[in-house]
Amino acid sequence: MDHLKSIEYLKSSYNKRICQIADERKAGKKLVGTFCLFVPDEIILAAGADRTILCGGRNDTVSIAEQYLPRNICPLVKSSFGSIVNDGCSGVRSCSHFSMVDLIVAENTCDSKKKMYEILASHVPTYIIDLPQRPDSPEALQYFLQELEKFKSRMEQLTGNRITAEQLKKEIRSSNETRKLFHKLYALRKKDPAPISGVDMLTILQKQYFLSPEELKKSLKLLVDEVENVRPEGTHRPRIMISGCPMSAGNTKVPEIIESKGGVIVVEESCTGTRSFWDPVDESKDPMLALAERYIRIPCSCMSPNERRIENILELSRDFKVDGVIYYTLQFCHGYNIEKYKVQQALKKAGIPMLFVETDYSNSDVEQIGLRVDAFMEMLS
Ligand code: BJ8
Repeated sequence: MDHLKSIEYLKSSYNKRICQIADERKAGKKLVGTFCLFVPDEIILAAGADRTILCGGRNDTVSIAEQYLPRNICPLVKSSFGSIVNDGCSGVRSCSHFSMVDLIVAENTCDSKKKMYEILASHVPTYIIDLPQRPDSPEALQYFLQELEKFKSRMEQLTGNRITAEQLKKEIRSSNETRKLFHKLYALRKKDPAPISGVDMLTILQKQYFLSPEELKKSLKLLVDEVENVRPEGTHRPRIMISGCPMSAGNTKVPEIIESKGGVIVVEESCTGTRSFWDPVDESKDPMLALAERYIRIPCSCMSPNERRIENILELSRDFKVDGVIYYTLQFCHGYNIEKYKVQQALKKAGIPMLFVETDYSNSDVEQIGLRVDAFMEMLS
C-alpha cells in the first residue's frame, strides 16, 4: 500500500497541537476534555472553548489507575483515569493535553465510566451529562434535550460567552462538513483493492477529537486528495470490518495484527469509526433539538434495545463488501461483550463470518490473537 504523506503529517501533529492549546489558554480560552461521542462538540465550540479527547489507549497508565480503581474493569477507563491523575516524575501533572483541561465533560454511559467519573471529580472539575438509555422513546429525547440545555448553560458559565442559535448553527455546519469529508474518504475505501490501510485510517480516527476542527478538516481534505490518486497494486485481500469497542490513541494492536496477517480493514463500526461521523445534524431544525436528535441516536451498547447497531453492521457489511467481521471488545466491557451474541446471530444469517477478539492494552496476547486471525484469514481467502 502506498505511503501517505498526510498520515505522516498527522502522526507528528501532537507537539504542534499541544503548543496551540497552551497558547490559547494563555490568551484566556478554556479547554474542555471529553470521553465520549455523546457530548456534542458543537456546544463546546459555540461557547468559544476548545476541546480535546481524554480517552486513553496506552497500557503504561493502567497501573497508575489501579491504585484507585479495581483491576477488573475496562482498560480504556483505567488508562484514561491513569493519564489524567498521572503525577509524572516531577510531582506535578505531566505536560500533556490531559493536564491542561479546565473542565471535564463526561456522560453517564457504562457503569465503569460513571463510577470512575465520581472519583475523577476530586482531581479535575467534572460536569456530567445524564443520558437516557432507551433512546427511541419520546420522553428520552425530551430528557436529553433538557440535559443538553443544562450543559449549554454550564459552558456559558465556564467561558463567560452566551451561546446564540447562530453560533450553534455555524458549528453544526462546520461539523457536518467534516462528516462529509469522512464520508468521501470512506467511499474511496469501497474500492478493491483498498487504497488506504485500516491502520493508517485509525490514525486519523484517533486524532479527530484531538486536532482542532480546522486542522482536522485540512488534514481530511489532503487525505481525500491523496487517496483519490492512489492506484493500489496487487490483488484482493480479505476485506475486514472491525466492530465493537473504540480504539483510543495508543491502541492499535488488533488492526496491526489483522493487516500483518494479510487482511485489510475497510470499515470500522466503532466510535473510532463510523459511529463518530455517519449521521449529520439536521441543519433545517432548531439547533438544540437537532443536536439532541442526532446524538441520542448513536448506537452505543449502553443503549437498550440497540437494534440500530445491528442494522448498521449489516448495512456496512454489504456496502463495503466485507469478507469477514472481527468483533473487537475490551475485557470487562459488558455492553459490547454481551451484544456480541446478537451481532453474531445476525451476521450468521447474512452468511458473513465473524471472529471474536477480546483483549486489553497489554501485549501478552499478541501471539495468540495472531494465530487466530491467521486461521480466520486463511478461511476467508
Ligand atoms: S458512545 S462506546 S465512546 S460510551 S469500552 S468505557 S463502553 S466498558 S467507550 Fe464509549 Fe461513548 Fe459508547 Fe462510544 Fe465502557 Fe466499554 Fe470501556 Fe467503553
